[in-house]
Amino acid sequence: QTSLPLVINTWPFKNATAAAWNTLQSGGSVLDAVETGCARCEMEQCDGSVGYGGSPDESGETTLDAMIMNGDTMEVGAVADLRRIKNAIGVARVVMEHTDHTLLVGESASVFAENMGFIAEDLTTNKSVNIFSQWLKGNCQPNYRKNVFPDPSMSCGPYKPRATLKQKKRMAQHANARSHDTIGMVALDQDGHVAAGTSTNGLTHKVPGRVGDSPIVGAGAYADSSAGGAAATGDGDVMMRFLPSYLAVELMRAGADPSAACKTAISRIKRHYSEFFGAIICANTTGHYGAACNKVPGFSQFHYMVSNSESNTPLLKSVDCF
Ligand code: SD4
Repeated sequence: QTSLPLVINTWPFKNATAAAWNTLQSGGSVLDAVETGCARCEMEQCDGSVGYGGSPDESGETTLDAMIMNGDTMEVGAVADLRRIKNAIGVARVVMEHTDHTLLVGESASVFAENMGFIAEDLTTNKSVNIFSQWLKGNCQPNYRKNVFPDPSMSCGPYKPRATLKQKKRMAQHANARSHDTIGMVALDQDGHVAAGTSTNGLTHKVPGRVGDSPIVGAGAYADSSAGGAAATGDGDVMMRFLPSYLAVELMRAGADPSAACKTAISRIKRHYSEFFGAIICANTTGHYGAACNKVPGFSQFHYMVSNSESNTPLLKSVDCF
């Protein structure tokens, strides 16, 4: 028995789910649904970790990562380290539909977007300026650099390759802090077409140029209309080393039920990084879905949203981390 159509996304980003669901209901494709849903979060700045004005990097700038995947054709469009453009998932879709490329990055991705008609805007807000200036006041303690410390005679950087024990401890704490919530979404229609996508502003105080898992195919998301779709959220630097979305989809193809597939994808990472922060959602071609997350201090339950024919409004779901 099938339970289609279906929209599922990470975190309780209910308006994004509703936007995607309404798109499907009004005849839009699964790609339209994923794009509209993720774009909704970009405009609403979901949790401060999607869209403009969040997660300033070490130079104070907000940069965006996004991807979209068509599970029928296996086409992908993605952008990483995108600057000045708010609608990252929109640019990702244009990369997919108007180029033969998969991933555009940095300044060149922004110039591409501008050329394709996207408006260039400052992605900084009062909030992101505040986050950045607090960090400057705190002596620019590195969040994501290892075995370095800022030159004490400078207000910020250059970073020197050495770390005191105290700094190492502080870095470990930062790495565990949950300061990021990407939207990852999978949509399936009545006929079994699958699409998946992500959008995020990454990590606060990341090293400029850092790209997370979200725009990486098979890491942040994956879709294959002959097996299903998946999307991940969490510590992308670690998670992208394991292609968890690809793994979950392949396990479902081999017959695993979605919850088991998600759990195995998380377990694979846990073997090497027991303390990583992360979660994954997935759905198979019959519209059955599941989720899993890694239990760490302060993160014992993961919330996500589902819309399907069972309800007119998005349903808040949760899974206990293990
Ligand atoms: C990243 N995976 O850039 C994203 C952040 C995230 O929940 O998903 N946070 O690493």
